[in-house]
Amino acid sequence: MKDTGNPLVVLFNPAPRKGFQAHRRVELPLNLLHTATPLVHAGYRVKVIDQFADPGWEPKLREALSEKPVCFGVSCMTGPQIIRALEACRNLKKLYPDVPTVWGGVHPSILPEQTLESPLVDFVVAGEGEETLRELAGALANGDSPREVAGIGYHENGEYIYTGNRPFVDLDAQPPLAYDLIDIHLYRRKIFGSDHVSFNSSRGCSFRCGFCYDSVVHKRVWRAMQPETVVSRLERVIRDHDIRGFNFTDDNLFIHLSHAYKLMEQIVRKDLRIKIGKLHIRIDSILKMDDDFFRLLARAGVERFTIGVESGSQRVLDLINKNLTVERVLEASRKLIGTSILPHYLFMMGLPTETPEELGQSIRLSEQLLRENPRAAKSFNIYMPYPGTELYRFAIELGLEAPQRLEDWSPLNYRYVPKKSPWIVPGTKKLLAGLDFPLMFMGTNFTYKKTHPIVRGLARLYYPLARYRVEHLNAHFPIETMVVKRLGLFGRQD
Ligand code: B12
Repeated sequence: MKDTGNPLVVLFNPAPRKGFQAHRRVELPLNLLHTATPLVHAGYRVKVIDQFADPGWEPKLREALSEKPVCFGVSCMTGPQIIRALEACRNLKKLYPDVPTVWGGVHPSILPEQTLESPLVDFVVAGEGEETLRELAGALANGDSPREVAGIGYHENGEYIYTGNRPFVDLDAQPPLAYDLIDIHLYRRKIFGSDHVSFNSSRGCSFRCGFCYDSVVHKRVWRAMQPETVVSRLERVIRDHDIRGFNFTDDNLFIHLSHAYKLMEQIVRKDLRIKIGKLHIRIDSILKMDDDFFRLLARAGVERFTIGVESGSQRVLDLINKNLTVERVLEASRKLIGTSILPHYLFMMGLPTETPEELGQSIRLSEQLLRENPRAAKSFNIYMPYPGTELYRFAIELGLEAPQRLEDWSPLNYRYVPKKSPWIVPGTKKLLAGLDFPLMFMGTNFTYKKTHPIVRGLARLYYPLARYRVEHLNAHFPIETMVVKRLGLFGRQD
């Protein structure tokens, strides 16, 4: 029986990948959970449909839309998600032409006006969605003007209206997440022997890395839940779902080391016995920690740090404003060797003006890090100029044609080099095409380790060629990359 009492809001998470890849390596849709929870508390019925994680999303969406919602909310990053977000809105409009679509998330927050130029987008929520969507849904349900709702963009009589910025939400004042809106089992991932789900305890970062969305979306303002609140939220997940593993999605939990220290102390004091399978940290924060801090992190359950190194070339590090030296990377890495924490070093390749030699320096640095600490892992992703960032503006100077329509942003994908990419030096581009795939096989984290035995066998056979290519920066006739791309196993996935 349908409960038609309270107004309905349907929220949709579009998949960034398609086909069988869509449902791999999924993460909790914290974007929608954080946005949906205040709506639930305000008395709305909310349905969250996750195309990314849920193979059964289609019938669930049909069922959710068997009744007319107040609005249809969509979350979106820059990239292939846009195509599927538009597709979902097109289908919604066929069913209910007058139900407004509301776009939120990083991409519409950065480009609200351009996003609204699509006829399939009625409202854009810029920035945090918690209070904005609740107020907007209220205005829509009551037939009030949305003018008073701060933080939204829309068209009125053909004119673009932006209602002005809204202060950041008080994270401690938010109700605990309404996990019952999703099937949490879809998101459990076993790492370090425990089921893990994503968790977010702070937002923003005060650094100025030229590639990062932070300064435009979070205005370099760091906000965090108090340690007590974090602990009580974690306790709930443990109690209600028997999950004791958490991957933190915080941009930078370590802006104030004292905050991170207190949080870890609380976790230990409350005897949560959790594992933290992923926690992002900068090199400089590692260098500021003493042995006591590392011991505390280990006791609190921290298993792995993800660490943005980005490049092995000092010129490139300076260019991207990383505020880091190669020597300090090595110093921090050596410091971690004596601890139980696994480092996962993240690199970018194809950064604007990066030469083949400089990419070679990154590869050499990654190999040195892995040689010195065999428990470490590394990943290389292809740099993409994301809108609103300093490096995006530089890429424009180098000849990037700014995408003019919402859908033109969809080819931006960190495993795919667009044909027209004037920010990438031609020699480097050739290396990217030939080395992106073999690089995945270097180090302990190589992606196919946990896959089917046949895939593992093929990977083992391929390994010597991958090694040769990486060692000699050899990207000649990358037949293997062409094959895996043709088979849709790697590369462009829109
Ligand atoms: C987890 C994560 C993912 C997950 C997906 C999570 C999911 N379920 O959808 C995975 C691993 C799949 C992923 C993939 C990618 N990601 Co990612 N990801 C993140 C990460 C680390 C955390 C997201 C999160 O949980 N945030 C916490 C929540 C609470 O914040 P939020 O998502 O911003 O949501 C708030 C608002 O945006 C808004 N909101 C969001 N959605 C909606 C919807 C509505 C209707 C409304 C009203 C409001 C609203 O309200 C929310 C609450 O305040 C962020 C960085 C970060 N710390 O945010 C990067 C980030 C979002 N990713 C990014 C990128 C670039 C990608 C990739 C495109 C490429 C890459 N290199 O990883 C790929 C996708 C492409 C592909 N082919 O796979 C960029 C986005 C930049 C941009 N311009 O869009 C970010 C910001 C990282 C960065 N520093 O550059 N990602």
